Amino acid sequence: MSKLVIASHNPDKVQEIAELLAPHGLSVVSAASLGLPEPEETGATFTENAVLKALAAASVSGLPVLADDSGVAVTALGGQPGIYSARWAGPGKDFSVAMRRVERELGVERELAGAVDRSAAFVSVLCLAWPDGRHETFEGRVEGTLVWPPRGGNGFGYDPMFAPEDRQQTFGEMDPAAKHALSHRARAFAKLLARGFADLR
Ligand code: ITT
Repeated sequence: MSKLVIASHNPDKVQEIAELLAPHGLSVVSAASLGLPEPEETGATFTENAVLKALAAASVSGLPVLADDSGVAVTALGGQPGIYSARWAGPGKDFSVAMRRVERELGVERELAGAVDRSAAFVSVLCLAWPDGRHETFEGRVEGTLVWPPRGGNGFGYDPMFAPEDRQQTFGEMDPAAKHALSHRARAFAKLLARGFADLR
Protein backbone atom coordinates (compact mmCIF):
# COMPACT_ATOMS: atom_id res chain seq x y z
CA MET A 1 0.00 0.00 0.00
CA SER A 2 1.31 3.44 -0.90
CA LYS A 3 1.59 6.05 1.84
CA LEU A 4 -0.37 9.28 1.38
CA VAL A 5 1.40 12.43 2.56
CA ILE A 6 -0.78 15.08 4.24
CA ALA A 7 1.02 18.18 3.00
CA SER A 8 0.09 20.58 5.79
CA HIS A 9 2.22 22.11 8.53
CA ASN A 10 -0.87 23.05 10.55
CA PRO A 11 -1.27 20.25 13.13
CA ASP A 12 -4.99 21.01 13.69
CA LYS A 13 -5.66 20.70 9.96
CA VAL A 14 -3.60 17.49 9.76
CA GLN A 15 -5.68 16.09 12.63
CA GLU A 16 -8.98 16.92 10.84
CA ILE A 17 -7.79 15.39 7.56
CA ALA A 18 -6.58 12.28 9.42
CA GLU A 19 -10.04 11.96 11.07
CA LEU A 20 -11.76 12.29 7.69
CA LEU A 21 -9.41 9.71 6.12
CA ALA A 22 -9.48 7.28 9.07
CA PRO A 23 -12.40 5.09 7.90
CA HIS A 24 -10.80 4.58 4.46
CA GLY A 25 -7.83 2.43 5.40
CA LEU A 26 -5.05 4.52 3.87
CA SER A 27 -1.64 4.77 5.42
CA VAL A 28 -0.94 8.48 6.02
CA VAL A 29 2.10 10.51 7.02
CA SER A 30 2.39 14.27 7.64
CA ALA A 31 4.69 16.62 5.74
CA ALA A 32 6.14 17.83 9.05
CA SER A 33 7.05 14.30 10.15
CA LEU A 34 8.91 13.80 6.83
CA GLY A 35 10.69 17.13 7.35
CA LEU A 36 9.28 18.54 4.09
CA PRO A 37 9.76 22.30 3.59
CA GLU A 38 6.78 24.66 3.79
CA PRO A 39 6.44 26.27 0.35
CA GLU A 40 5.62 29.96 -0.02
CA GLU A 41 1.95 30.39 -0.88
CA THR A 42 2.28 32.58 -3.95
CA GLY A 43 -1.03 31.62 -5.61
CA ALA A 44 -3.91 34.07 -6.12
CA THR A 45 -6.65 31.53 -5.33
CA PHE A 46 -7.30 28.67 -2.90
CA THR A 47 -6.94 26.26 -5.82
CA GLU A 48 -3.57 27.64 -6.95
CA ASN A 49 -2.20 27.42 -3.41
CA ALA A 50 -3.55 23.90 -2.81
CA VAL A 51 -1.96 22.74 -6.08
CA LEU A 52 1.41 24.35 -5.37
CA LYS A 53 1.55 22.87 -1.84
CA ALA A 54 0.60 19.40 -3.10
CA LEU A 55 3.01 19.37 -6.06
CA ALA A 56 5.92 20.67 -3.95
CA ALA A 57 5.43 17.88 -1.39
CA ALA A 58 4.92 15.20 -4.07
CA SER A 59 8.08 16.11 -5.93
CA VAL A 60 10.24 16.12 -2.76
CA SER A 61 8.73 13.00 -1.14
CA GLY A 62 8.16 10.90 -4.27
CA LEU A 63 4.79 9.93 -2.78
CA PRO A 64 1.15 10.78 -3.51
CA VAL A 65 0.05 13.83 -1.54
CA LEU A 66 -3.10 15.45 -0.23
CA ALA A 67 -2.93 19.23 0.46
CA ASP A 68 -5.58 21.68 1.62
CA ASP A 69 -5.79 25.43 1.13
CA SER A 70 -8.58 27.04 3.04
CA GLY A 71 -9.84 30.14 4.77
CA VAL A 72 -12.75 32.33 5.68
CA ALA A 73 -14.24 34.77 3.16
CA VAL A 74 -16.18 37.62 4.80
CA THR A 75 -18.87 39.12 2.55
CA ALA A 76 -18.70 42.69 3.95
CA LEU A 77 -14.89 42.65 3.53
CA GLY A 78 -15.06 41.69 -0.14
CA GLY A 79 -14.02 38.09 0.58
CA GLN A 80 -11.07 38.92 2.88
CA PRO A 81 -9.15 37.44 4.59
CA GLY A 82 -9.71 34.54 2.13
CA ILE A 83 -6.37 33.09 1.03
CA TYR A 84 -4.72 35.37 3.61
CA SER A 85 -6.59 33.78 6.56
CA ALA A 86 -3.46 32.23 8.09
CA ARG A 87 -1.40 35.36 7.43
CA TRP A 88 -3.90 37.60 9.33
CA ALA A 89 -2.83 35.72 12.48
CA GLY A 90 0.69 37.16 12.14
CA PRO A 91 4.01 35.42 12.64
CA GLY A 92 2.88 34.07 16.03
CA LYS A 93 -0.11 32.35 14.34
CA ASP A 94 -2.36 33.85 17.02
CA PHE A 95 -5.96 33.50 15.83
CA SER A 96 -7.35 35.69 18.61
CA VAL A 97 -5.42 38.48 16.80
CA ALA A 98 -6.90 37.42 13.43
CA MET A 99 -10.46 37.22 14.79
CA ARG A 100 -10.12 40.65 16.43
CA ARG A 101 -8.93 42.06 13.10
CA VAL A 102 -12.03 40.67 11.32
CA GLU A 103 -14.26 42.19 14.00
CA ARG A 104 -12.42 45.54 13.86
CA GLU A 105 -12.73 45.72 10.06
CA LEU A 106 -16.44 44.85 10.29
CA GLY A 107 -16.73 47.74 12.80
CA VAL A 108 -15.21 50.10 10.20
CA GLU A 109 -17.77 48.87 7.64
CA ARG A 110 -20.55 49.45 10.18
CA GLU A 111 -19.43 53.06 10.68
CA LEU A 112 -19.38 53.58 6.92
CA ALA A 113 -22.64 51.82 6.08
CA GLY A 114 -24.73 51.89 9.28
CA ALA A 115 -25.54 48.19 9.25
CA VAL A 116 -23.17 45.39 8.52
CA ASP A 117 -23.64 42.04 6.81
CA ARG A 118 -22.13 39.41 9.14
CA SER A 119 -22.26 36.59 6.59
CA ALA A 120 -19.12 34.66 5.70
CA ALA A 121 -18.12 31.35 4.17
CA PHE A 122 -15.40 28.86 4.95
CA VAL A 123 -13.78 27.42 1.81
CA SER A 124 -11.46 24.43 1.46
CA VAL A 125 -9.75 23.22 -1.70
CA LEU A 126 -8.13 19.80 -1.43
CA CYS A 127 -5.51 18.79 -3.99
CA LEU A 128 -4.48 15.19 -4.59
CA ALA A 129 -1.17 15.09 -6.48
CA TRP A 130 1.44 12.60 -7.68
CA PRO A 131 5.22 13.01 -8.14
CA ASP A 132 4.79 13.00 -11.96
CA GLY A 133 2.75 16.23 -11.73
CA ARG A 134 -0.74 14.78 -12.13
CA HIS A 135 -3.21 16.46 -9.79
CA GLU A 136 -6.93 16.81 -9.07
CA THR A 137 -8.75 19.39 -6.93
CA PHE A 138 -11.96 19.22 -4.88
CA GLU A 139 -13.70 22.29 -3.41
CA GLY A 140 -16.03 22.51 -0.42
CA ARG A 141 -17.80 25.51 1.06
CA VAL A 142 -20.08 26.25 4.02
CA GLU A 143 -21.96 29.51 4.50
CA GLY A 144 -22.43 30.95 7.97
CA THR A 145 -22.56 33.95 10.29
CA LEU A 146 -19.77 35.64 12.24
CA VAL A 147 -20.47 35.96 15.98
CA TRP A 148 -18.77 38.19 18.54
CA PRO A 149 -17.31 37.51 21.05
CA PRO A 150 -15.84 34.18 19.91
CA ARG A 151 -17.26 31.07 21.60
CA GLY A 152 -15.88 27.58 22.24
CA GLY A 153 -12.52 25.91 22.63
CA ASN A 154 -12.82 23.18 19.99
CA GLY A 155 -11.47 23.26 16.45
CA PHE A 156 -8.90 25.86 15.41
CA GLY A 157 -8.34 29.12 13.58
CA TYR A 158 -11.55 31.13 13.12
CA ASP A 159 -13.86 28.33 14.39
CA PRO A 160 -14.92 30.19 17.58
CA MET A 161 -16.38 33.11 15.60
CA PHE A 162 -18.18 31.12 12.86
CA ALA A 163 -21.70 29.68 13.26
CA PRO A 164 -22.43 27.51 10.18
CA GLU A 165 -25.70 27.69 8.24
CA ASP A 166 -28.59 28.43 10.63
CA ARG A 167 -26.92 26.95 13.75
CA GLN A 168 -26.56 28.84 17.02
CA GLN A 169 -23.39 26.94 17.97
CA THR A 170 -20.06 27.99 16.52
CA PHE A 171 -17.65 25.42 15.08
CA GLY A 172 -15.61 26.12 18.23
CA GLU A 173 -18.51 24.84 20.35
CA MET A 174 -19.13 21.72 18.25
CA ASP A 175 -17.45 18.38 18.77
CA PRO A 176 -15.39 17.11 15.80
CA ALA A 177 -18.17 14.85 14.48
CA ALA A 178 -20.66 17.75 14.38
CA LYS A 179 -18.13 19.95 12.55
CA HIS A 180 -17.39 17.15 10.05
CA ALA A 181 -21.14 16.83 9.31
CA LEU A 182 -21.15 20.40 7.93
CA SER A 183 -17.68 21.69 7.28
CA HIS A 184 -16.14 23.05 4.09
CA ARG A 185 -13.30 20.52 4.48
CA ALA A 186 -15.71 17.58 4.92
CA ARG A 187 -17.63 18.73 1.81
CA ALA A 188 -14.44 18.86 -0.24
CA PHE A 189 -13.54 15.47 1.21
CA ALA A 190 -16.92 14.02 0.12
CA LYS A 191 -16.02 14.94 -3.49
CA LEU A 192 -12.61 13.30 -3.08
CA LEU A 193 -14.31 10.16 -1.70
CA ALA A 194 -16.65 10.03 -4.69
CA ARG A 195 -13.55 9.78 -6.88
CA GLY A 196 -12.28 6.87 -4.77
CA PHE A 197 -8.87 5.73 -3.59
CA ALA A 198 -8.41 2.60 -5.71
CA ASP A 199 -5.17 3.94 -7.25
CA LEU A 200 -3.75 4.76 -3.79
CA ARG A 201 -4.05 1.30 -2.28
P1 ITT B 1 -0.76 24.66 5.64
O1 ITT B 1 -0.69 25.67 4.53
O2 ITT B 1 0.57 24.12 6.04
O3 ITT B 1 -1.75 23.57 5.37
P2 ITT B 1 -2.02 26.83 7.07
O4 ITT B 1 -2.66 26.94 8.42
O5 ITT B 1 -1.03 27.91 6.67
O6 ITT B 1 -1.31 25.39 6.97
P3 ITT B 1 -3.74 27.73 4.96
O7 ITT B 1 -2.68 28.49 4.28
O8 ITT B 1 -4.68 26.92 4.11
O9 ITT B 1 -3.13 26.69 6.00
O10 ITT B 1 -4.55 28.71 5.88
C1 ITT B 1 -5.82 28.39 6.27
C2 ITT B 1 -6.20 29.20 7.48
O11 ITT B 1 -7.61 29.41 7.42
C3 ITT B 1 -5.95 28.39 8.74
O12 ITT B 1 -4.70 28.69 9.31
C4 ITT B 1 -7.13 28.80 9.61
O13 ITT B 1 -6.85 29.95 10.29
C5 ITT B 1 -8.23 29.12 8.62
N1 ITT B 1 -9.08 27.92 8.50
C6 ITT B 1 -9.08 27.01 7.50
N2 ITT B 1 -9.93 26.01 7.77
C7 ITT B 1 -10.45 26.29 8.98
C8 ITT B 1 -11.35 25.63 9.81
O14 ITT B 1 -11.86 24.45 9.49
N3 ITT B 1 -11.66 26.20 10.97
C9 ITT B 1 -11.13 27.38 11.33
N4 ITT B 1 -10.24 28.06 10.62
C10 ITT B 1 -9.90 27.53 9.44
